[in-house]
Amino acid sequence: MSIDLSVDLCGIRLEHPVLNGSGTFDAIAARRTFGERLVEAFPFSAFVSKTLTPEPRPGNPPPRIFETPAGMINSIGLPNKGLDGFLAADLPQLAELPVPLIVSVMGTSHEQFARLVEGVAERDEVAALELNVSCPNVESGLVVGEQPEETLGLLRALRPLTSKPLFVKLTPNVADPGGIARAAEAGGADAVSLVNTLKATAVDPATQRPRLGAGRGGLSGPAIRPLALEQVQAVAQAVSIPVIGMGGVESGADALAFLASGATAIAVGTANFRDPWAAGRVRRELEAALEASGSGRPPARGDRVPASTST
Ligand code: RRO
Repeated sequence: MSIDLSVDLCGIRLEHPVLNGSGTFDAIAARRTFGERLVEAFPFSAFVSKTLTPEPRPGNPPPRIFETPAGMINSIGLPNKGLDGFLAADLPQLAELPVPLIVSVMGTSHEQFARLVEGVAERDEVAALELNVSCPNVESGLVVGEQPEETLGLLRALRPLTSKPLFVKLTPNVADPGGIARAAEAGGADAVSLVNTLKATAVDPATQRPRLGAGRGGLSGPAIRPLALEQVQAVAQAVSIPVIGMGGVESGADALAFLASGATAIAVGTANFRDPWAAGRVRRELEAALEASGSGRPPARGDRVPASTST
């Protein structure tokens, strides 16, 4: 049986549903390491850039990563070249990748986000933008993605600035992710992606000091997969726009669980750190699993596992 893995994500045709999580795969460094092999066997059907801020940032002091049982805590702290540096140095290289490009952006005010959206969206190389809302709004002091009113206000400010698809990357650090997703949809978002990392920390017993330079960070990897799956189910029930599911995807079976939970596409994140080709294996395993099930296609949104209505 031939398996058709292609998906339509907000009008962007993807060969298969496996993306990367923002900030988990440095495609420019990988091209230097693997050369043309990376382009010929690119593991993702669309590439999501690491998050871009208006001005350059050095990132957090080391250590920036600490491995935990079945997971990893990161506090990378958004190192990036800033908007002008990204457009001049990174965008031309990312545009050479053989898949659509999604650029992740983060600001601390509507004005900063607007500058990023306008600067990035006007470039033909960019297929869509992802708004990383896991950051405080300096005007209100509230984390944008933790409050529906903040999320709605941001989308209302940004939606008129571009006709390109706007994805909203949701934080799992809320009681009701469905409520935030509904606010994003009401403000005109084209898709939501989830989950970002869970707030976490680790302490070194020898020094009794934090293991991370910044003191705390975000947990990812298989440790958070069941939580991510539950939130994807809840969000897929709450909104009609596409959901991009992620959180500890390491195998085709994991990918299928997210698709069966209402995700249109999935992303591989932490697994890329151990094996930069992991997403290719996930896609092949997904294909084999669908072939074995006799279904021939990934599950459609209507076939999804219903989210529980009680706790
Ligand atoms: O750069 C980071 O430390 C970071 C970001 Br912007 C994010 O959205 N999620 C994360 O786990 N780390």
